[in-house]
Amino acid sequence: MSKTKTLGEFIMDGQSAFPFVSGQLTRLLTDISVASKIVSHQVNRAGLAGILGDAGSTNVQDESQQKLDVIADDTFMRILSAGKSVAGIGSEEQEEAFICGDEARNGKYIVLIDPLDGSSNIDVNVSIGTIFSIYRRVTPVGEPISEADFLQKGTEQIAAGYVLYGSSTMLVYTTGTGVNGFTLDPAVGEFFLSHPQMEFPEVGSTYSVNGALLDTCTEPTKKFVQRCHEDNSLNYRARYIGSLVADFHRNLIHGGIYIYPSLSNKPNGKLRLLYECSPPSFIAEQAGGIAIHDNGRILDVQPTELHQRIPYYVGSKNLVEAMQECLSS
Ligand code: AHM
Ligand code: MG
Repeated sequence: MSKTKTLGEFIMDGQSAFPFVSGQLTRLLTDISVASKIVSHQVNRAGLAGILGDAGSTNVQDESQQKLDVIADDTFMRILSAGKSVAGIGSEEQEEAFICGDEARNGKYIVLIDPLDGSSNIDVNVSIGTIFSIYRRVTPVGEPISEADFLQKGTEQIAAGYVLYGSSTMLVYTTGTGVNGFTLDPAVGEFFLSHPQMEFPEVGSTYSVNGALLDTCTEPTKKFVQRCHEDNSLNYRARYIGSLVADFHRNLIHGGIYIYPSLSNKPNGKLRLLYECSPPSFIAEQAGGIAIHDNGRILDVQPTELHQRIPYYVGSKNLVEAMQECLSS
């Protein structure tokens, strides 16, 4: 009888192809999976545990934090900073990058994370997610890390992934050799490989954009959406959950494009390059999709600040290319 691979076995198999590596990445990916199981558990029982609602605080972007935002941030920070493979962590919830303790001087990796994305859906039992990105540090091991370690182009990512807390909890990640998805079996507390080698369908027909913003967004997005309305050839469908991870995941499986464009009052859009755009862009490209901003590839953007925002278009090739056409015409 064949047995489904666990995430732990899958990570170890990846490592055994490189017998001389230190094992720090294996440890780090394992830590992410452990933290995500804890967060998944908290999300599932939130209504019973009194941890729904506003935490009464705001984050660096002046957005109010939900109690679960704070719990997820604390959980990932605590577990990742204790793991000795991480030298520093940038979190969407924290103003400054976090430099891990003394032992982390030898940690090889930098993590950028949005611990719980989709804040507006937390209280209402709609899918939310964690998004993470792993870079190799650029300062030599043993020396204090610097800003340059955090501000790296998306092309430098060693691994990226997301955890979707939906009707089931899934962890999807890439280390640059394809995209694989694992489903958490809550009865045994283990992620099992359920979606091997995920690929965007060649032709997608779903577009995900906040329709209420269309009046204030720039002409190319208006034009793209107009085309979707008028073109009967593809049977276009609009689907917008308002949780990037959930919208991205659906589009990855069924084909589609996610759009958060430039707006007249927010020229850089809303989403943060390092936490919300670069990691799914790495996954998208590994799965045969495309990820762009207003004039180029997301992964080629050199970040200049930790919480930088950027207009974002990601998904199936046919749709992102159509969007690109609108952007350049
Ligand atoms: P958050 O980091 O505060 O949760 O914001 C990010 C979320 C994305 O998950 C989602 O796609 C988008 O914001 C929705 O924004 P809007 O309500 O403006 O459409
Ligand atoms: Mg977010």
